[in-house]
Amino acid sequence: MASSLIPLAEIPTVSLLYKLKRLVPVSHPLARPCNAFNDTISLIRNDITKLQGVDCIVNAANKSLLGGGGVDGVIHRAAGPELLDECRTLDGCDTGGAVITSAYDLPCKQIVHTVGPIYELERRRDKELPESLLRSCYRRSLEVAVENDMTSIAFSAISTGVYGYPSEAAAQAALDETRKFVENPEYAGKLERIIFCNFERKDEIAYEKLTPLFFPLEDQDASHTSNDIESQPESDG
Ligand code: AR6
Repeated sequence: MASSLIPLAEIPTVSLLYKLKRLVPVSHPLARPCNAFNDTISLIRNDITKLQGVDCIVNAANKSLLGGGGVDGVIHRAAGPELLDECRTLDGCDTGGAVITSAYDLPCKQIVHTVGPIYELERRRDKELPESLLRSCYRRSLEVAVENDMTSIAFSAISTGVYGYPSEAAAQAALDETRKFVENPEYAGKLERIIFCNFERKDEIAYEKLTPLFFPLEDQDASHTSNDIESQPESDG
């Protein structure tokens, strides 16, 4: 059964997810609150090939760029055979790198292909390597999107499938790197929407837990205070 397309306008931002209480504020966030960032970052759990009106989606590819299983297979099937033809001209991509192609039959403009680390393989080389390579995937994908005039981007959860990266550690690296990117004056406002599109519940749980650390609710104390004041009986005191 073919599921229907999800328009960009229906993909909830972090700001909306706080209002809906799908995200719960934390008392000790790791970054300062910023409404503009919370209107930029989005979370959704769905098939990334069904997102409509998003300029580019990010594929969890392998170094050959010649397709594979998981989200890579889904994206190649949905884009059609011309995608493989274009990928053949690219001569592969290093782990931690990102390249861009056309999107062909997909309802987006372009596809960013990034190659995540194979978690155990890179960890055997150096304990820090999986994280630095995964951070590079997110950073390079965001940079490549901006270099190609994209204004919105949706990420699949790079490396968290076949490549075995633990979901929470992956979400932490993705969110922290994205926070650094949106804070960088060089890229300020260039990407209007950055969407984390999870497919499995385990990854969605990780993002719901960690997003409030990196993209906290603005004025959460003030909003509690005003609610508290509103609920006070007038005769008090
Ligand atoms: N939409 C969004 N996310 C999806 C979808 C979908 N339709 N299908 C799966 N995912 P994986 P990796 C999620 O294994 O770990 C390929 O063979 C999935 O739940 O696709 O980076 C490549 O060619 C998981 O969270 O990629 C490489 O050889 C995430 O996509 C290798 O797998 C990534 O899982 C890359 O492994």
